[in-house]
Amino acid sequence: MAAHVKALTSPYPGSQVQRTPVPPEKICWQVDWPEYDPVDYTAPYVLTNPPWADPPLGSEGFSPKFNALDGAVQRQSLQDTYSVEKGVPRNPVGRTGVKGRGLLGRWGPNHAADPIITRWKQDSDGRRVTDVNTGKPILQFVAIQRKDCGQWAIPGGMVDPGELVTATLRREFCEEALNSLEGTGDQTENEKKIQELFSQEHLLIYKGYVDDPRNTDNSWMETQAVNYHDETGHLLNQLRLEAGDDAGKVQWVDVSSECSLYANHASFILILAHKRGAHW
Ligand code: RP5
Ligand code: MG
Ligand code: MG
Repeated sequence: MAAHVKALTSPYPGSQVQRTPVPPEKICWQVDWPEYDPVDYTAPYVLTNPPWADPPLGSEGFSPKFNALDGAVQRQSLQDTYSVEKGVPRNPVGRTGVKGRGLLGRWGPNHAADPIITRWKQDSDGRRVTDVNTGKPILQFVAIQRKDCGQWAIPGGMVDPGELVTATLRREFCEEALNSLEGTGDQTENEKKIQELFSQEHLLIYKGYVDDPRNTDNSWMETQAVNYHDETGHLLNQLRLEAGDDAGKVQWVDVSSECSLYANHASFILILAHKRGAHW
């Protein structure tokens, strides 16, 4: 499980809120810290009851079933059972210096999916490019620049209630990297390629907790990062990328240890490089 690094950064995203400082040795809940009294923050927009968010705990008629599928809302963690203290779910990795939900909608796990779309880097003659030092072929993946923080990231997004993760993976890639929600021009060619790409065999890269800067003591991100790979480039070399929705820019990025990415996405790319035998 990823340790907290990004989930301890201040100010809390989209706000002036400073997290209560948590020294590394006190992240773990098992370390006794009776004086711990984190700042309480839930973003004003989350409190307006948008459809993707829970009501405040204790609201009339709201009795969430934690560690279970609660109607269409998946409140089970991808990892172990999480603890619920006096009706409030507790971050399984440890303290974050903020209680409440911050920018996240759900109490407990907030489920996302991260599509990692890859091809081998080729020169102008279509030959694979290898790294001069490692001699390994260079893999490229589609990265987006997030509008909220300007960081580069995998084009992931939240799993809607009742949605299959395979559907989220494809939908989020289309929305953020192909601008399917308001794309201009003829999408038919792109659609055929996407259909073929997402029907191929895929590789599960990571499943579990995300060290996301929006995490709090009571709400956190979890994801399934899945790789769809185009071995020859016949599908992806001609794909027209266009940023959309919560992505400001989109481009192919070479996989390497230099990748600096949102949350702990770089650790997913490292696993991917190992699994595919690519340069890192
Ligand atoms: C990260 O936030 C996940 O890994 C995923 O990439 C992303 C989902 O949130 P939004 O992009 O919808 O804000 O924790
Ligand atoms: Mg999205
Ligand atoms: Mg997104």
